Amino acid sequence: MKTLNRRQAMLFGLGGLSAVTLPALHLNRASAQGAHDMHNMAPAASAAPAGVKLPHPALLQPDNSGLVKLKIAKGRHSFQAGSSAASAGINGNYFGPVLRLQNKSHVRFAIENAVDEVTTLHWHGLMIPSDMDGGPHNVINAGATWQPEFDINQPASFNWFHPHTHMETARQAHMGAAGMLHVSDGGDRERGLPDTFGIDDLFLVFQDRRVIDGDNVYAPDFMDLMHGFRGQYLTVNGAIAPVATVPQSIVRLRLLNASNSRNYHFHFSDGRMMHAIASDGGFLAKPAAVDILTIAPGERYEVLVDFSNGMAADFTSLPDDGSGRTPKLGDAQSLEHLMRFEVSDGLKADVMKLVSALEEPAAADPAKSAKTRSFVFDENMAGNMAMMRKKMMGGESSPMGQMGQMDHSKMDHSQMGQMQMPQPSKMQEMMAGEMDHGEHSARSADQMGPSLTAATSGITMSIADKPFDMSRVDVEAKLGSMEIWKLKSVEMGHPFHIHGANFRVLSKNGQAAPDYQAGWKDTVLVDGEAELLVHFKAEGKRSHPFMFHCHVLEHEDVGMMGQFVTV
Ligand SMILES: [Cu+2]
Repeated sequence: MKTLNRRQAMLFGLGGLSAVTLPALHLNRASAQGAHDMHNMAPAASAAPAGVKLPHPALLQPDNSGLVKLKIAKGRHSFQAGSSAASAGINGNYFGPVLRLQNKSHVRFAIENAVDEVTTLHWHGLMIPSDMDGGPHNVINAGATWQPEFDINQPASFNWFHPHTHMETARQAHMGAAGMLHVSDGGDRERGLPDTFGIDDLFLVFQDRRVIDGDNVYAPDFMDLMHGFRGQYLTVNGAIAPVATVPQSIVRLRLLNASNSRNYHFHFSDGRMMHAIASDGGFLAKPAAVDILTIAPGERYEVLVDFSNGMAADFTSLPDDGSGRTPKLGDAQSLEHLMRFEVSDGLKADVMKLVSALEEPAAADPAKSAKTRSFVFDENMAGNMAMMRKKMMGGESSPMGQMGQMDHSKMDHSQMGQMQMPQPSKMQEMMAGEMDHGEHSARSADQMGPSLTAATSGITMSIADKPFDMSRVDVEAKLGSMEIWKLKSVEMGHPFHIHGANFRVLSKNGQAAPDYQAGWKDTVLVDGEAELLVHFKAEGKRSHPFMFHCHVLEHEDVGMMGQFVTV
């Protein structure tokens, strides 16, 4: 019997097991080009970008009657000169506006679904009742308009909104049907913080993409569903390697990781510090200086950066191995370029001094915990690999089994009956439950196996012992109470997110969390063990349970999600 050659293995979605991963946008063009030549992969975009101006989303506020109109639609977007890719957006072609809502206000929405499929819109970070939360129970049918309304009653914070459709979240969010959300209390001037929208207060959304041309933008294969979908193009506000012009002063960056699974490890290539002032749930007690800031999918940070010396700076990420661990600074050549900041003395310099203190976050006393619960991020690695192996061995009606919409024209049909499972050592390691973190890296489109969906793949993962079930409530918690949640990840880092609740990170692997994670949060990367103090702030109704889940969107879609209600 013939074994699969490498190309065929790739078509079966197993190419990533042995493929050398493509370095993302390296600062050093020669090194990226060298990798291309060596491994015959799609070239990464130029690492010495000409530098388009940073696109900045528009500001959207409720009208005089408190109404916000949003339209979710498909479009096309150009990520760099000459590119045109299928996309989705809110009130536009890709991504959406920055929606600013005032604390203590009542807001009403008219959200039109102009895409030809079911979707939802979840308010990630808002503490609102579960029947307004936009989770998988809040279906918006094609052509329909959803009209939620709620009170804003929470600390000033930087949040976002995105689809949360049952088994379709990853694709819909990746296409760009999302936007940023700012809960404002109007107090930033008094706090001494930069607050001039788009000038010294920049909203930045980071998404990685595999395809920036054509329609086949999101087509995950088996490996993508297992590790999370990653692309080699790193975009900021929908542009590759843009350039922002900032005043010669302190500048505030609001950082949102809207990628499906990539973690970023933000770092200024000249070593200048970021001063974290807020995370998901609002301000920290005081700024936390950090030179490598790790941010997981769904997570947000606000940082202050000092540009008063007038020097331009490159904003980069250290490479992400998927483990969830913050890498150490090593070879500068490995820094992945995200964007550049240039300083102009033509812009009004407003804030010249770093604040020394902000607000003490609301108290978190673990002694007040009513209950302790434990959850394990279970990738069901052995089960999923065995399932895929069975399909490949021809247990189904065809060698393809139900592996999805594979392009049969790419294959020699005479070989199809003779296929045999490849047995590279990597495969055996994975079957044994081990995972090489290097395999989490981005792959390019020509490395892809047959595309799958969460529903057709047969892959299942879980966080609440069993894969997600919309009709099962996993947790009942007392509204207003606090509980200690012990989370554990085994194979890779998983970003935990909970709706309608905030938490404090009590410990990570027995150590205190870094200073920049000292405030209230709703999303945190779990690498090993984490202990959280969860505060159930919003009402979780039985008709529309709240979600808690992994924010690797592929994992969420294949079942790494549970439901809770409040009692
Ligand atoms: Cu996960």
